[in-house]
Amino acid sequence: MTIGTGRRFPDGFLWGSATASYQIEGAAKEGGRGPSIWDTFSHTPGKTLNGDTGDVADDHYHRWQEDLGHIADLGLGAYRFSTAWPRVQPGGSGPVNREGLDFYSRLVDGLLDRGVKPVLTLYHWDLPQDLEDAGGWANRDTAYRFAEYAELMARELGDRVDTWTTLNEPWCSAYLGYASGAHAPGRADGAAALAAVHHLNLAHGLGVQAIRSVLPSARASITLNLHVIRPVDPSSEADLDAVRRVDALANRAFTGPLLSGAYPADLFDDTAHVTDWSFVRAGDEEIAHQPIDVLGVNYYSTALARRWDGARPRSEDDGHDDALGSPWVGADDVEFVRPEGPYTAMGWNIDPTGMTELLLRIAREYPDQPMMITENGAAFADTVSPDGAVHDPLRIDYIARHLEAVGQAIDQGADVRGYFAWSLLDNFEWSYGYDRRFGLIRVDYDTLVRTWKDSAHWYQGVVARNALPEG
Ligand code: GBH
Repeated sequence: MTIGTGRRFPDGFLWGSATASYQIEGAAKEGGRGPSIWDTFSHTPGKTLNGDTGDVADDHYHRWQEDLGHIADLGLGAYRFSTAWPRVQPGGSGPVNREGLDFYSRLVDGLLDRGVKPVLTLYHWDLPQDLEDAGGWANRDTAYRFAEYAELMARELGDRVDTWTTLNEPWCSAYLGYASGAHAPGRADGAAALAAVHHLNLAHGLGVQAIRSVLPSARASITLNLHVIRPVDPSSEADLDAVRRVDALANRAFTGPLLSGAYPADLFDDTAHVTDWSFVRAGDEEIAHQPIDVLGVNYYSTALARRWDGARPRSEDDGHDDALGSPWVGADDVEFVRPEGPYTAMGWNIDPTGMTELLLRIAREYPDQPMMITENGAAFADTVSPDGAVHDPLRIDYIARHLEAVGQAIDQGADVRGYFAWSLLDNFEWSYGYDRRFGLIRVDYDTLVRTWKDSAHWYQGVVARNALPEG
């Protein structure tokens, strides 16, 4: 079933795998770490599947040396991880927790000792709870606190870090955190979510400025989960307009300020009934618009949208949960429809053509912007064989097809510098807890023992050959 096109990747193509602090570290109350919004959220009954929390997770905080061994054995050229802001500044501002900084300093050194490039993300959703209590990302001040945190990390880890990524998927932080409430802090307030979008964009710009004030030659980046949204009926004006509107919310609300220096006018018009955007002050868009060395692209699946006529019931796959609210602020008349399968265990459709389409769109709109796939991968219902192996041909097939799709985009001119498989390890999959497994390496949550799945062995071969297998 695995496609083996034998495709080779460009010389110097960076092969890696990715994780995030709250999803793997555990040790939530150790080493001087302060509470984050995900501690609060996951400990609130009903917010995560089975009430799972990141208290222990993969216990990476204690097992990091073993995990470095797996990274080295896989032959990875780079490892993408995130630092937990509340480990470094327990209250989100002010005093620094030396123990937290030392943990990341040892991790970075351990990677360099093994010849692995550290690709560091400063914020992968674990906001210090004190900052949320002061308004979180809906509060402009959080962007300035983020810049201080970015600067102190740059001072500490300096030029040992290969790439400094400010934020992971601000779409999720803003819309899942503040509009649908599916993620921490679990608020449901469309105006707050749009303010969060802006303050995240501002935080990125201020963060890049702060990093470069310390390290003028730092390689800076941001990772976005840009959406590939297609119309249910491409000949319907109404459906095309629905796609335009959700494209503004999901994509251009970020690429506009970050890569072009301005929000798109239609975003303001479409959401005028929700907010007047007065939180965007003169000069903010220029701050957000810092040149970045590489754009991180996370890709998993595609979406299908149409205009909802208000009469027929919404499609079951709309994701519009009245208990939760919708992440699509101000677009209540847009309806999402389940795309054709096959699907992963997340219920997301598998469509590698979306990967090629997305990369070519970015290449067309921002021709000089190098890119890197900072996440791609899949959850499936893995089982352990009697011999202890984990045969996961569906994951191998998923990654192979998406790598082939990346290669096709490169052939057509997209400047893609690397690929990071999500994820190195099974881990805390946010509101789905430990129920959904994305790892190349299985984690037994009773013993915390790590076991390479077939996909890990397969990926090791791809990395070694810089090519997909033949046949
Ligand atoms: C990433 O987010 C995260 O960075 C990572 O931490 C996580 O573990 C991994 O992916 C796997 O989930 O109806 O538009 O809401 C994934 C972002 C956002 C992708 C929501 C799928 C669902 C369609 N996801 N999206 S939508």
